[in-house]
Amino acid sequence: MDTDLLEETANFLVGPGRGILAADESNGTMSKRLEGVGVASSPESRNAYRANLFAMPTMSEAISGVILYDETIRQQAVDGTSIPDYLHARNVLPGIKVDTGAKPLAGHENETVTEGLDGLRERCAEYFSMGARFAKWRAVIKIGNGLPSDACISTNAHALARYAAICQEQGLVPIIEPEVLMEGNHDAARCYDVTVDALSATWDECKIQGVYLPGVLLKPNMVLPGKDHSTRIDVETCARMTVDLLHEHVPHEIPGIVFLSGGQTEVEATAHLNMMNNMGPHPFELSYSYGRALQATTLKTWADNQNDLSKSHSVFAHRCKMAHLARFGKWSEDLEA
Ligand code: 5MM
Repeated sequence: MDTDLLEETANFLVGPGRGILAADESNGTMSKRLEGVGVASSPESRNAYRANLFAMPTMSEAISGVILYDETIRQQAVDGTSIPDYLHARNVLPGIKVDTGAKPLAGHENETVTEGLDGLRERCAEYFSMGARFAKWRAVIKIGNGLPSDACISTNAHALARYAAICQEQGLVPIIEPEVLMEGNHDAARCYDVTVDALSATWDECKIQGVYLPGVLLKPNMVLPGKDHSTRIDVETCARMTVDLLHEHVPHEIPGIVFLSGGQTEVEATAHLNMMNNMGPHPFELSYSYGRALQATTLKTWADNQNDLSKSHSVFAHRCKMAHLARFGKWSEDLEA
């Protein structure tokens, strides 16, 4: 294992003012997103949208890495070069989603285990040779009546740790993403407890598998009530609960936390990150690996203005700038106007 390379990559990804763009929607998810804005989904339309996104002139001020899907890492950028080469040339590291999706967990209705360990070593080696320097694997944990089960927590933690060990052996920094979903009517305290359970099980498994923690990034949910819960919590409470949880339940050797947005609006995800960065110092960088919270408005704008790409670039530039400011705790709501 090349621990120097892993540390260098992980630290690069959470460098000052920068974070990760999650653009690794599988074809099913991307098709839903494109059809939602009136665009037919095809390899060509997915490529057109993403190549345009990666060509935004100031992207690298806020984006250190982009998570790609298998289809995208094999496609071309706006100048005809390969997407991984294009990103490297812009000082942005290509990453790759290596799980093959959340599949029904045997004997546990409504729960899933994320799969993709078969052939993972060979796929990682191929992705590294194509230029990828980090990877992502997302486990999905649902809160509900009697959920999550111990089986869901432990099978997903085991898979995350085995994935992480294989990635590191192949020179890729693993992003470990145990996502506790916002779906449901639970309160924030329940989200906190389940997130602690998921993280604790994951670190236990990482220890058994010999995962090198300074060469790992964690992609967690923030602590929030379920979408259907009767009361919301304010920005400060979410930030305080999330920061307390991370300080207590994440090994301090990890260089960075790169949050998912999980269905929060673009402004909510930015406000929460900004508040957390104002609550420092922290033992690790607090950054982003947002999908929807960086792309939602940009996708709509691109779909409506395909003859004038400067429009979607300017919307994406704004979101990137807001996320960049939130890394320093320097964002404020009036900047959104
Ligand atoms: C970008 O979406 C990612 C891939 O999702 P599917 O495998 O379901 O197509 C997803 O894993 C994403 O990286 C995380 O959920 C974070 O994205 P958000 O939108 O929650 O920040």
